[in-house]
Amino acid sequence: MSNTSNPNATKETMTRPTSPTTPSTPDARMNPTPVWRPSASAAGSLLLLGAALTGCGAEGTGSLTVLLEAEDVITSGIEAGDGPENIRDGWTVTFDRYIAAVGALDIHRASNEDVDVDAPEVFVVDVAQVPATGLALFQLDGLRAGRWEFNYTTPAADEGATRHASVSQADYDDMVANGWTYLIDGTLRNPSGQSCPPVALATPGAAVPNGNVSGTSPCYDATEVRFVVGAAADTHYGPCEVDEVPGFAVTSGGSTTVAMTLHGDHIFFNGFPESTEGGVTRLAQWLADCDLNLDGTVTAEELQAIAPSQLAELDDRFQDGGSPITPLDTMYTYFRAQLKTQGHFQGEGECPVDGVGHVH
Ligand SMILES: [Ca+2]
Repeated sequence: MSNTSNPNATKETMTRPTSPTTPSTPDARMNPTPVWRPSASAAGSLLLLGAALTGCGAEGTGSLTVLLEAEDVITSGIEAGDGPENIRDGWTVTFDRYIAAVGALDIHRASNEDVDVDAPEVFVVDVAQVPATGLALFQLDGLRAGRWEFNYTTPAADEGATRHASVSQADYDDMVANGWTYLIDGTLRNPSGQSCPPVALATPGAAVPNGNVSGTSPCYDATEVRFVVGAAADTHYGPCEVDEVPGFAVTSGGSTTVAMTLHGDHIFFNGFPESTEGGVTRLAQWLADCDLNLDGTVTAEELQAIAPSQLAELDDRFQDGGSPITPLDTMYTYFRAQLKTQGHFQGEGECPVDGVGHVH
């Protein structure tokens, strides 16, 4: 969890948030425009954090809007192909649900860590439904002009989290009951696809092998493999920066917007890149091979049953160095570890993961 509360801090806000910590209208629309509407109807997913300006000094203040932004691979999927952004081993992926718990901001003055503003609210949002312009989740008014550092969290969902309208009550309840950070429902498609579950673990039933093998494991035709996986990946991101410029600047009387950007393709990375993602290759056959009972859907239970060493696909193309979770004992742990690297800032801006900085 993030260290969002510091009892010794000097609160920048002269009053605590003026709107309820749990917005009364959980069915807010995705449209970010309400951020600029001061009426009560602008509540919903947008949290207005007002600060009393009186007594804050003569430096001037401005406001900050914090968006949740989806990398387009979450909303549009990833095509198979040979390009640097493609999945290279023939699979295309689309996401029907990409539910995440996100929020718990921790921002503080770059020049004085003790001047901070906590916005502890957490939202459970289907990131696959976030519009291209982003979804406004927080507005903080009355921030002193100057540079601020920015941190946020993808926590384990709990009952204090606010359900966004994009998430069904049933999915929200599952997230909270299991303490998940993500619930991902995606589908791999490949017209010549196959699934080759480790032979020692596979329970193929009546399925007939197609004659190919992966290592010593028989393969079975599979043109479509769904994966539905809930996972805890409680992670603190920050302080975030873009091109080594930290956080954001507030100008007197100005309005600043920043975005928490969740990337969607890291589960297909062949490693854990610590800086640029340029050298990464995206591969999905390993996930297709995790459908142990060949019923067409990979589950968390199946991922939990498989050790990485049992998947012939996880060969020397994959590098485990830099994983935020060690040891990588099962493919479920591997999945969770990749999810923990997905939080970014302003698109491709970097945020240290649980306090571990990126190497530039
Ligand atoms: Ca299965």
